[in-house]
Amino acid sequence: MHPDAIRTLFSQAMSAMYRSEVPQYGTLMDLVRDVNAQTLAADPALRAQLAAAGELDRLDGERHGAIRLGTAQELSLIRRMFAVMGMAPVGYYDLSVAGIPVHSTAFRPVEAASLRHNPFRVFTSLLRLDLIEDRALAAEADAILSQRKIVTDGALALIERAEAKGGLTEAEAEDFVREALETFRWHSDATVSVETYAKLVAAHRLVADVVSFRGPHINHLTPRTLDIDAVQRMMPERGIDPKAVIEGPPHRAADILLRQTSFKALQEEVLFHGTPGTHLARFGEIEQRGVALTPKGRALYDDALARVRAAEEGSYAERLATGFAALPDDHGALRRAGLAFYRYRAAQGALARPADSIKALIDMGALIADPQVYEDFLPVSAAGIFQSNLGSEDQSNYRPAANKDAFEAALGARVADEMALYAATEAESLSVALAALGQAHLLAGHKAA
Ligand code: OOG
Ligand code: NI
Repeated sequence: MHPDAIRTLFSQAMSAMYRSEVPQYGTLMDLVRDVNAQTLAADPALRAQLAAAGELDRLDGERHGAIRLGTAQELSLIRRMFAVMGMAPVGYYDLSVAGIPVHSTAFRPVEAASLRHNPFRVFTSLLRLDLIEDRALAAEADAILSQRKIVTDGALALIERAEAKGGLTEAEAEDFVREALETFRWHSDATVSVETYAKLVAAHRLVADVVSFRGPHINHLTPRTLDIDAVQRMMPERGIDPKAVIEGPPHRAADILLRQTSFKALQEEVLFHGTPGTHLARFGEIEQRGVALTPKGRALYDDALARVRAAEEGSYAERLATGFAALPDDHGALRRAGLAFYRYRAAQGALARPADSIKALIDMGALIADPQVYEDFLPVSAAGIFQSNLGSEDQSNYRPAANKDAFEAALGARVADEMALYAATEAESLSVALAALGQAHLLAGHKAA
């Protein structure tokens, strides 16, 4: 079975499991589906553009989930598990800058065809006990974590089989997905006492969430919406309590990067060695994705966001509008300024007259530049999501302590550079499209963003 098909089985199984574990997530899914249908019906041009770019079919599938792991061994095992489903680690996110003691990557498909098939990704964080001040507690947490086994024997055997044979049969894949699901299931019986749990919460809620349970429960799943403002507005009508603001850029004509919001984590009943208590863990999230920005565009985005966060005048919406004014808001301008990544294709039946520039080919309608969807995450937004579901009072100050080398050592692999992936897609698509139009000579002068 193709890894892409195994990933689809897995994401469907995860969605069904999470719907039954967290019914409010099902309500959110229904709302998103309604809003997407309304948005497409009201905007035929958007529908046509998504259809042409192969985006329409993947819209209803899940977009991402998130887990938090405790040890290096767990991270490398999970890497091997996700590899069976065609998901590789892309990007490094240091959350210590936001007072959260983890660093993270996203496991996701990398090839364009695989992303089109099903872009399911899992934002995966590794706890950093090295940042916890109370060294005795860190050692205790480490000892607790070393006792648990998050992957079943059955799953491990099938991972090894896939590695040895280069893949799984359909029957094996079904077993594999069933076994893999066990890793991400919720366990309401904690592995620690109430006293230990309280100490872990005092260090950081996130430490408690990782250390107190038998496995890395999936903590949210996130469908993609075409109108996040509408979903945010409508959540309360359906009995869902959203976080205060949408993370990321403001509403724009040309969507960039990623906008996200979530509903607040639920208080869940837990038994701590038989004693009843509660834990804040799981929530639902939605996202709206736009074009991937180049390093130059991303620097402008980071500056804009910093301005919004530093500003003191006006509402959040006003500060967003002012802060982002410097970033061009149409695809032509973004592309020509080298601020965003595109995927080129030759227009169907186009007869290109000899042209002296790529811009001329685009202007005559022979060459089309579709925005490349941003497939990754944003550390500042991720911090906002973490914070809103941990309880926002839970702010710690860590010295910024990115440590990509330690993360990759734990992972047992390098993480891919997301910018290089978008740039390669752009360059490759341009060279194929220009060759199809008989204009390959234009390639020489063009620098792909
Ligand atoms: C992950 C939060 C980050 C996102 O969408 O940015 C995330 C977590 O809470 O474990 O999922
Ligand atoms: Ni998320």
